[in-house]
Amino acid sequence: MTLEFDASQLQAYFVCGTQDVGDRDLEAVLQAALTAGITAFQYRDKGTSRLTAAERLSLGLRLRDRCHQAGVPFIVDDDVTLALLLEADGLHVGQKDDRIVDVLNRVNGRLFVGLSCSTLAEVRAANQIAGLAYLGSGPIFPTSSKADADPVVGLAGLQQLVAASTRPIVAIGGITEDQLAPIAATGAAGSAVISMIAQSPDIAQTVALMRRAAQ
Ligand code: TZP
Ligand code: MG
Repeated sequence: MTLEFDASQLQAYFVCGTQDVGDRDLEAVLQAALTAGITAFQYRDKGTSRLTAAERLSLGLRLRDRCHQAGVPFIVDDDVTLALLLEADGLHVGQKDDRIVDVLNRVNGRLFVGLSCSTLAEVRAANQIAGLAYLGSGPIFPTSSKADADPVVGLAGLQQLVAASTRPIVAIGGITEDQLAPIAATGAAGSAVISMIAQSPDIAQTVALMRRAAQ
């Protein structure tokens, strides 16, 4: 199954890997988030994760199947080979990952592709690239979930990126519940979060707030 990209999938976008859930079980956290109504899931296995390639593949298959049972797109971070093996719906890449044009050539239309852009120059360059589905911009606020995060963009910066982009933008980085409305006011299509969902005491309420703010 391959879900086509739609900008409404950016409304409540959950990013997570085993490194982000502490003592919780990633599959259980994802299932709670799916039941609560997340609109996209990105599998991002990074940093302190100690999974082997084989473990990443078998866990990825289970995560993908849960997303597909819920009709939610399954997106893989960075790893083109893993995304193709898992028959993911989407792939998300950063500026430092394999060059975006090479990525698009390898993917060859089998998955939709999102690109991280945190500066006006990156957004303008992305506007010139055919075949990108969406942009991810951030960190909007300071975050401890990404070791090599770019400088903070802020709400005013996000608004400039949204205005310059020909593609829908999902905001990411340090987003808390009280910032969902100001992010929506910039024209961003939605918010992508790790800790707000992975560490939420009430995932159903957190996801409902995300969806409501983005609609
Ligand atoms: N890219 C930019 S900031 C970030 C990523 C993956 C981390 C977002 O995590 P959190 O916990 O929502 O700040
Ligand atoms: Mg990356």
